[in-house]
Formats: sequence, structure tokens, C-alpha cells
Amino acid sequence: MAAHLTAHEKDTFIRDGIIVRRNAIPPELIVTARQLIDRWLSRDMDLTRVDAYTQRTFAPDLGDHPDILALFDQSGVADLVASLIRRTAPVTTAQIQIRLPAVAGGTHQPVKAMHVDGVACPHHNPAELRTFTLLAGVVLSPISAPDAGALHYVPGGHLAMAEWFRSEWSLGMTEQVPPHIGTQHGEPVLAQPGDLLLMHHLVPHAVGHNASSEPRVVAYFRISHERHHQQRLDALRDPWREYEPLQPLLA
Ligand SMILES: O=C(O)CCC(=O)C(=O)O
Repeated sequence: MAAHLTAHEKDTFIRDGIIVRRNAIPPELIVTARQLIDRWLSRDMDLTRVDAYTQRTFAPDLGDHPDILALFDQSGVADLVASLIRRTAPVTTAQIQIRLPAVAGGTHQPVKAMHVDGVACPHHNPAELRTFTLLAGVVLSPISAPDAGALHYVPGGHLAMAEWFRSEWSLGMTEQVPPHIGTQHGEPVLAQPGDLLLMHHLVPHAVGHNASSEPRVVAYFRISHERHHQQRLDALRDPWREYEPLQPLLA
């Protein structure tokens, strides 16, 4: 995998807030991670805890497993991230998000309405921000149709959200996004195992049920600029504050 983002990828990221790089992750890393997660699914998943897994992470004990972290730090993803953020805080854990197929109890799994992560989370104090800078998603299962548990995102929504955070939002509000964003269905991310999603933290996204017959599995890594915890509010209002390598490219 090329160790840097191309000029086209950077332009796409600036415009849409998201890029998907196909076949970005070495297949052997994908196979090993899937084996671990499949073992957890068949032996350890507690169906009474699906709501909690959906809010936080599936397979919580695997989040810092070396074979899961390898998807980030042995795959070249960390090098790609350096094309976007110059200095990052260490990435020490993954969130494993599974959309269960309807036949395996997925019809009861909560859906997620349009939101940006860490702002007015329904299960946290709305005055508490749990934001970061960039989401890296490593796709571990085929996502072949919009209703197969695909993530849906609003292209360019990072710019609209920053405008909302600057002009209308205040800390403690319980709305996660403004109405003109919340009513959108968004574009589905259709992908294959080994594809990599890089998404600006401010891009609004949602997930629905998985009507396919297979679990939809993605390992997400939340990447923070090394100073993010000191500048969370600034980063909400200025979408490029933490993306120093992109700043010379902005029109
Ligand atoms: O399941 C997914 O792919 C997305 C999950 C999500 O939006 C979240 O955890 O905030």
C-alpha cells in the first residue's frame, strides 16, 4: 500500500470528509482478525448485551488484542494517517462494531440515527464531549447493499456541522445534528474486506439494520491529534484545525 495519501485522495477528503481506499489492508491481517472475532461471536457473545455492545463495542476484551491493533499499526494505516494529521495521540484500542443479521437477533439491535461521535451521546451527559479527530474503519466483512448494515454518511457534512457548531450549537444541547442533516439518509459505504475508510470526525453518519444473512463487521480506530483534549471546542468549529498537512491545500 502506498504510504501516503494521493493528491486526489486529499482533495476528496477535503470535499467529502471521507475516503475509501480499496484493498488497503494485507489479507493475512484481515483473516487473523476475523478468526478472533468469529470465535468471540460463536463462543462468547451474550445476546442480552447487544444494546451495550452497540453503544460501545462488541468483543470488548479484544479491543487491545495485538491481532486487532495490527490492523492499524502493522497495516500501513498509521502511515496514511500521517498524511492528514501531523502528530497523533497513541492509538491503544479498537471499537469492533457488528451489525447482526436479522436471522441472528439483528432486528432487535438498536439503529443509530445521524450523529457525530462523542457529541450529545444519548447514553452520556450532553455537556461531556468525547470527540476525536479522525475515524479509521477497517472493513472485515462484505458490505454489498445499503441495507446490509452499511454506514451511511452525509458527503460534505463535516463543513455543515462545523458551521452549525460555530453559529447555533452550545455545549449541553441534546440535539446531535441540525434538522437539515438529521433528515438525510446519507450515502452508503459499500465495501469489501480489506477496504479502509478514513472519515473526518465531523462527518454525520448513521447505521440501520442488517437485512443480509451475514454479520457486518468493521474495526474502528479513533485517532486524536495529540492536543485534541485541549482544543475540543476549537476542533468542532474549525474542521481543519487539527489537519495541518491539509491546510496549504484549502482554497
Ligand atoms: O456500526 C457502525 O458502523 C457505526 C457505528 C457508529 O456510528 C458509532 O459507533 O458511533
